[in-house]
Amino acid sequence: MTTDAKILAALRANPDGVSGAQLAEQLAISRAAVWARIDDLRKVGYDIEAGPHFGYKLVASPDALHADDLLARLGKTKVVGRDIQVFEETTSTNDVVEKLARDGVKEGVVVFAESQTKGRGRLGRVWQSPTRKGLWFSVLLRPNLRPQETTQLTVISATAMRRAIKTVTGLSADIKWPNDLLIGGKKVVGILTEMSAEVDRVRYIIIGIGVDVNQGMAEFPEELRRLATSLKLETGEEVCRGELATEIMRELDRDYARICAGKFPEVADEWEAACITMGRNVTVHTGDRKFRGRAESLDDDGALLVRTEHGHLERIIGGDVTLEK
Ligand code: BT5
Repeated sequence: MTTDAKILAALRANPDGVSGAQLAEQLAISRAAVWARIDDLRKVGYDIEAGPHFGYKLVASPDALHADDLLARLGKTKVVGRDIQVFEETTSTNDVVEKLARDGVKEGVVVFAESQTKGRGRLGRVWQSPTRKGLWFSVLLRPNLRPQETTQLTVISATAMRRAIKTVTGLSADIKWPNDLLIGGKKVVGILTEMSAEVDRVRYIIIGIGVDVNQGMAEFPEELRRLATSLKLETGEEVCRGELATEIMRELDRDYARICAGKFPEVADEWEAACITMGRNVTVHTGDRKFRGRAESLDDDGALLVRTEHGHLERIIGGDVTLEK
């Protein structure tokens, strides 16, 4: 953890204040150095009060994401969030993480951007990423999985996101296979899993996640207003993005540990219980194929099993699945 992260962690752990002397001792730096760090944190928007009786007290945090603050809030995790980077603007956070992956960076790094100029969905679709209104981020993982097992990662992302949203906002989101979270039938989270693999071994996986957090209706383009929603629109209140981001990383770390320990079936049960696709009549588009059927279950690798109109069981690992009314 950086010095700033340690200071923010100490301030959060002591809401009534912590003295400069205590901070200096904990961090093994001088009181003047503590003061200089506090001054810099104030410059990036942290409202930190100072007084002779209580020392330093954190009164308010800025809405902007701050890597040190996210590290401080998160504390220790096994893998996800070991390193956190925040960019003001990028093309796509998946591209940034891909560069890191090719440079051999260890798994667990999470890259956030306050806005993306080329945010993307699957199949080259555009992902709207307005500045500071949502969480636009990507996670690098190097799981010991075969390429055909990687749908597991989309599945754990959905379960982790769902729990994090529940904890922070109280809202219950539904999962739509394979990569959407919906509230009241409207999309609030999209997940884009990309990988680099050899024939029988995954080199790395990038999980890109977009969460609509604080948009008002006017901040969605016209064509999305019927299809998408934000957590703020659903709760009627601004949601603290830093808190949500932290909870998401914690839950992702937990579910990643579960699949690394061979417990995917456990996560799959949780996923199936929250999935509105199961048991429904669906239309499946994969490549240039289109067919109708009934979504029956997930298989051991996280693929969707669809019973077609003709009675065959089809195993779906990509494409689009539309729910029929
Ligand atoms: C997805 O694709 O849902 C995956 C979205 C992943 C976005 C994250 S953000 C961080 C990381 N960096 C990236 O560049 N991407 C990832 P798909 O299932 O193809 O859905 C795309 C469709 O969702 C679009 O065609 C729109 O209809 C709709 N859409 C676009 N922006 C949206 C938004 N902000 N909220 C809800 N729906 C949106």
